[in-house]
Amino acid sequence: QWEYAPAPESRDIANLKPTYRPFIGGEFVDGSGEPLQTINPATEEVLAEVGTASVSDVDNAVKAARKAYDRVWGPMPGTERAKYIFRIARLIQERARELAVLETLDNGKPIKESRDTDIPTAAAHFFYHAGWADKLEYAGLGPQPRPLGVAGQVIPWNFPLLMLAWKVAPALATGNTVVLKPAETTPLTALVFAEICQQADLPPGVVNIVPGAGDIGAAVVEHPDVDKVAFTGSTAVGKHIQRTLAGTRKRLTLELGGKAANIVFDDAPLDQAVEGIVNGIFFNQGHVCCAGSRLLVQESIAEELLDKLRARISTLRLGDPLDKNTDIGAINSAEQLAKIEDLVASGERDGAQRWSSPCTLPDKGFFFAPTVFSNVEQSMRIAREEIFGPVLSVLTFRTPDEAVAKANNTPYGLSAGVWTEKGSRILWMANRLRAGVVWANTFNRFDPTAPFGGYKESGFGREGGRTGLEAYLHVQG
Ligand code: TXE
Repeated sequence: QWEYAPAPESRDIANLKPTYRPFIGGEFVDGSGEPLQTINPATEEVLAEVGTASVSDVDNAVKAARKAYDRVWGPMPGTERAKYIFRIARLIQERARELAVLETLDNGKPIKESRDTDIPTAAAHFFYHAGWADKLEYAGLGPQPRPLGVAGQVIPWNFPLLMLAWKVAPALATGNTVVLKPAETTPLTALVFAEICQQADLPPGVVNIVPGAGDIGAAVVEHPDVDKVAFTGSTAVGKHIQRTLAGTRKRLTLELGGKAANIVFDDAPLDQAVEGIVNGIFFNQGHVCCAGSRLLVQESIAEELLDKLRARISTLRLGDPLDKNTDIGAINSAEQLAKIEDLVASGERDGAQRWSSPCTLPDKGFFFAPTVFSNVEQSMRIAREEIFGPVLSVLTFRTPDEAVAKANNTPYGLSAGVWTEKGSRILWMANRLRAGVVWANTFNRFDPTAPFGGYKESGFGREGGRTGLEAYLHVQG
């Protein structure tokens, strides 16, 4: 990894770009939507002005994607498609520093996270899927799986480039073309990605990026010539999209919210568990759909674990996201901060015991101190609703059965963590937890080879791994 020391010009990166505009048919165009301003959440200053797409621009983007699919990308042999996808992966690596700084400025996440996780994992997704492009007969969908056509993709703001990679890489590898709408608060790295598509000589129209708000997401999803919709975001919007698409021919995958349990048994390696709990809920300020936001701890060790946890959390450094020593960066938007504050207030009203790290919050920017609630009851909102912030709710259990019952007592089912020295218990738990991924003695591990997705209201469909290809392919016998 390269070492990053903030240079004064880093903060100007965002303003140097003439290309913060919709990318349609291989060109940056003047969208006819109202321009939007993206804010640096750590300073509340305007970072960049971005041209947005209108509904008619979305129509042009879908037309460009259809033309590219019919004439170039669909018929292209997988070996050729692979070359473009490998090229994209390498260009992400070459521009990693610029992308990491921009992601941190636009999102508020610590530079060490964008540097070590977001950007390298995004590149890894393109490398992995490039390898699939000419091997689709091994995808388990028959001898000649066929692409679906035009994929309409809508992504959130918590991992802007990485969520793009999760969606675009499998779509391209399988021979589909793309119209993608980035989140309104974090559109910048998606537009640098558009530049990368140009640099890689990707045929025009294979990837189209349409910045805008939810109405533009809806225009992408509802466009009659879109064959497949992939959405990551809130459960409310996901349900709305599912209702809207009912009765259409479109294939749909949804990756929605979560309220994951991180379950610690009395035989767990406690210091290691503390690191996993901290990573589970404070990584990316807790803006993670699979965040370990409920800690379920066996009663006999609860006090000891909580003492260790509070001591460790007190050492976390909160502040300037561009400082490579920062552990906790800024909350992405004023709206998200207000949502966190509202849920935390409800926890206090409901009688849970609040402890917050004694760190000093910067004068400007959207920040929230890492917070732990103990004495939490399952009925409280802080135990049921996704807070999507640096807030941990602690519950206790006595037996493995009780741990399973409490962990599964949620409308969600994206992930879970189990901490124990007993291998047999890990398997026993994994068989009973209704979660798309179960981590054992670790948390928040992401790898392009592993399928990721939810049970219940966390959505359906998988991204990553061989299984992830299924979302973009037809079986043809
Ligand atoms: O999500 P939205 P928001 C959760 C999290 C957070 C809450 C609200 O709890 O606090 O959702 O976040 C686009 N048709 N998650 O408001 O609105 C929108 O423009 C099509 C969890 O940011 O769902 C953006 O690009 N698209 C989650 C994307 O949907 C629409 C990640 C997500 O925005 C649309 C994000 C519509 N009708 C939030 N309305 C996770 N699981 O990772 C909005 N959008």
